[in-house]
Amino acid sequence: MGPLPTAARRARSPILVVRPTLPPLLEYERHLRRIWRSRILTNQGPYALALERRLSRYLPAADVAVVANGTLALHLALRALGGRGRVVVTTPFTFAATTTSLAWEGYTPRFADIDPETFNLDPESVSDRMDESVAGVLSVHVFGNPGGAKEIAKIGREHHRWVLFDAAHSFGTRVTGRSLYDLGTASTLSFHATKTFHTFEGGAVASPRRVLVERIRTLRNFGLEGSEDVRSPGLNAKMSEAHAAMGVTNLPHIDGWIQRRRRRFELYRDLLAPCGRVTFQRIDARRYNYAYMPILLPSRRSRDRVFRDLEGHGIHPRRYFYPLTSHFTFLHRGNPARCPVAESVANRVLTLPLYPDLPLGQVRRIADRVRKGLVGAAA
Ligand code: T4K
Repeated sequence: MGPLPTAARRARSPILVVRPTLPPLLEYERHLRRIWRSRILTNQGPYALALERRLSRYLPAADVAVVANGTLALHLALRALGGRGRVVVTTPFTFAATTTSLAWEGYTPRFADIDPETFNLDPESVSDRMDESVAGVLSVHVFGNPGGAKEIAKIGREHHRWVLFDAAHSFGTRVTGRSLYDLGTASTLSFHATKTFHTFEGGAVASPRRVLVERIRTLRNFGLEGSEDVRSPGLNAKMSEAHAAMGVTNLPHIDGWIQRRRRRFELYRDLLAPCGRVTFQRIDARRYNYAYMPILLPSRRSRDRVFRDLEGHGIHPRRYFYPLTSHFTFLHRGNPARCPVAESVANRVLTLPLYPDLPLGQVRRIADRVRKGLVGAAA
């Protein structure tokens, strides 16, 4: 039998929650040839420096230091901000890295509840958890949504505490009035293969405080100051030239890719909203990046039923973010922090496949299956 025609192959291959978006290979090869010629492969080479400059302009941010991945960005920022041994108020509705980086860096996470509509930290719940033991607040723009970020930054200012935003999902998102990366003390980004903008693996720390970004540059390079002395120990979190060149190649494509995400996101909403049993995250942004397609179903049972039904049809959504990180065994010791809104959202959330080249026909097929899976599902 000869190879399957493209359409038939597509119908048979599984549909994953995310597929990395790739630029034309020739564009990347052009940069690789330069790297081959120069033999500068890493250690703050010309591509890493160019990417930092271009990201500063694009995001925009006063200063940006690129690093090897989004998790190391969190570690370095937490290390540079200071307060090891103290408490950090944070969200349980996030990916593991947000919470594990706190524990690894010697902080105690204190979980606040989330807003039922934005899915981000609820400012009131954060305020309730501030006291003398708190070093700072680690908040997440979940699924790229910056809802509530200005209020959280204000709480940090009022209490004279640092605010770190985990902006792993929000590349390309803008807020009204100022840069998203001016809010709070610093923000960390992830450029993982599955993200809106990627460098295969990668990340960054952005901040309005240039001194802090300089500190990150030292810490990502073993802590070396000049070439001989280390005043406080760092690690190796540098971004290689091949990774940075991927970022330089991808950046000019990003706005077009976001437009294609938007088309698919809006189609899902148009198809699912009328059924009355699906609700959506409330997005508070001047420009949103359509990073993910989270939906809320009426109950955990109906969510799990739809999840299994989709899987049975070769469609692989994810339950981002279930369970809550506050339920991780290493933290709760049988008595997890109570965050009722976050628990309700985590129990009902399902993240549907979304990426720029997901065929629109597949969006219709997935939405159709979600509706069918809900028929007869108990509330
Ligand atoms: N903070 C937050 C809020 C985060 O969400 C993340 C990461 C971080 C911090 C840390 O940033 P990094 O250190 O990762 O830069 C994925 C990603 O690996 C992770 O980056 C992301 N968040 C998280 C939300 O999703 P998994 O465990 O779900 O990945 P995985 O391997 O199951 O991949 C997801 C789907 O993508 C699969 O269906 C397969 C597909 N895929 C994946 C890769 C890696 C591909 O088609 N090609 C690929 O190369 O965590």
